[in-house]
Amino acid sequence: MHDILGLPLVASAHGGEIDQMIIIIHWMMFILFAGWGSFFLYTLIRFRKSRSQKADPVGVRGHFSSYIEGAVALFEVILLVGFAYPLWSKRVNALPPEKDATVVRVVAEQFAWNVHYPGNDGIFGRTDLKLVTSDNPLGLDRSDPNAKDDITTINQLNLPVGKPVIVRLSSKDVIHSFGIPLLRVKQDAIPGEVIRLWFEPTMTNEQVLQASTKRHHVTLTDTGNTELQALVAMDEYKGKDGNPILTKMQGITPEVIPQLVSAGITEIAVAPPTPMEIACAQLCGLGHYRMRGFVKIQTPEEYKAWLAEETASLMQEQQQQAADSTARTQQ
Ligand SMILES: [Cu+2]
Repeated sequence: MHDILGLPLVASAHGGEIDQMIIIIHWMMFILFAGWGSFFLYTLIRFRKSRSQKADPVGVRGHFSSYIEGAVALFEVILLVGFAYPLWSKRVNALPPEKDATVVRVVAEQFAWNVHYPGNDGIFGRTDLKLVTSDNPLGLDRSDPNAKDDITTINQLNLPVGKPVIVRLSSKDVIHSFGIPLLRVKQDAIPGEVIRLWFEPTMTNEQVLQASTKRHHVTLTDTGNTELQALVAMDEYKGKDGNPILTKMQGITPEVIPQLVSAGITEIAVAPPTPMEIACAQLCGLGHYRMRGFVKIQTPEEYKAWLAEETASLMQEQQQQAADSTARTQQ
């Protein structure tokens, strides 16, 4: 069923439960569709013009249809109370304590995702809408001691694997929707509200890439294959002279295809270059289509290194700014 519905890979701890729910609902709807469909066909034949030319003012006398309706309602109640509510309450109420999670703020705007990390102190610095500029889309007040070490990114969300993540989600302008299909996460971002959502990534981007690798049979006609050209190679491919035609993670361009074919390479391993993305799931304006963020799930070590790198470049920037302003006052 998972494959029939075309559900993507699951890369979060709760994703399997969401999929199970989707599958149960599809089965339920399929049974209802088949039931009501056959009932409809039955009535078309049973009450056809040639058989009953006179309308019956009383209609159905038995209770059979009421029983069916009762059974359908009961089934829906079971689905709602037994499956949907518990799952939903786990998502919205059973948040882990913030000290055990990676906490990050995400502020949506037309048409970008602004990401705010609290930095080494673990405290988010003050933000103020009055301070919002194109260089400071979050309106972060760097004069606030808690804001000094805060890291901000645009459209890039790095997270460690195997630890719960809490996202404090809000929006600056209109309603957006924070959707990461592979993590089975989707939550509206509403202006004036901060909504907390949580999930636990179970796969790093590298593992997702490995899992989504497909083998593609290469022929010369592939020079016009736009689908293939949106992918990257997952292996290194060398020509007969030993020179590389494609390196790992390199994009597949029309030019490399004849080279592959002439080197006798008939099959290549391919995968999407950015396997995990934040897609805005609300039609939020004309630029909605380009509201695309990138998620990078890393090992805890890689994540730590990334944070350290970001912090170092931030400190360097601040020192530079301080030096510039002293130079200016001395002039
Ligand atoms: Cu949007």
